[in-house]
Amino acid sequence: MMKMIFSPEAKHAHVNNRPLVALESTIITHGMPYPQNVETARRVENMVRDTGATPATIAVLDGVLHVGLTDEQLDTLGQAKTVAKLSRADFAACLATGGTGATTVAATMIAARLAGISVFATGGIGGVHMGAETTFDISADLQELAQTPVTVVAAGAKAILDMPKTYEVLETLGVPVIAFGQDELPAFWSRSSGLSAPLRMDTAKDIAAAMAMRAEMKIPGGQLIANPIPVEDEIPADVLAPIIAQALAEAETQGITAKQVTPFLLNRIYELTEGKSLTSNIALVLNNARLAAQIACELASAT
Ligand code: PSU
Ligand code: MN
Repeated sequence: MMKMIFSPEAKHAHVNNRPLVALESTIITHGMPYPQNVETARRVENMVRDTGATPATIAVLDGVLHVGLTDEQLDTLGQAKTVAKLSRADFAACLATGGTGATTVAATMIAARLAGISVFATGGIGGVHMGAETTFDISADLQELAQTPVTVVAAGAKAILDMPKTYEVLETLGVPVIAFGQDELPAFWSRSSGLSAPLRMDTAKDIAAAMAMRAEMKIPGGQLIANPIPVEDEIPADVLAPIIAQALAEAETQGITAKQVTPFLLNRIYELTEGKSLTSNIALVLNNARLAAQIACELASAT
């Protein structure tokens, strides 16, 4: 039997049909260093609360699926060194064998669906990696968006990815990619990617309505909301380009593959930007949490 435990506040919101926002935990365990990871997770949760919704950070602890973490659980997870990074492929195995793991975008979407949560905020989704034409490294996040009915608010695909290929795959899979408030797709640490967005929306209300319409039409899958980082926090794409190129080259020489690729690149970019990438990363996650909470509130008031 699957064991799923709601935190007291998530339970309260769930029972009373109040808006909930799911949050992932891989960004805590594999995406940011301690203690900034735990501090950020708490600030993100507070942003959701301040916007009128309830946060539910998702993780697997000793074989139990947690929907919402206590302060203590969050701190333990943030300091843990050997937590698994769970995606669709290994999520059930971890639960079945009593393991502990942090959920990626794909696994958090699955958990959100199980918990009846339809909006989820993160930093950036996984996607098609550079060189995927030979490595076949394409994140399971993309397939998940095609199958699981959760609206994911991100700052676009991470700029370490092959962005044009990532958006081509999303189009093939029939995933709506909606830029928030601009015509161009954002590129995680930067507001512009040079790619025009397939769809644009300017209000949380429209995003909620599009989601409800998909459900009514019985179209499976979610939506990707590409929310640009605030102007004051961005790192211009041309400043980052050589740094990303260096990190990618190092990953290749050091033979980094599979699940290690994303954490390795994020950490090298953090070092090479002397922490600036982390400051931007934190700002964009907070910005995404606010929009996700607004969408969750719109969905709740429409039903
Ligand atoms: N966003 C961030 N930092 C991260 C991630 C997202 O700002 O660390 C994580 C997410 O959990 C995402 C994962 O699902 O990276 C993608 O990993 P992969 O490319 O191995 O699928
Ligand atoms: Mn991968």
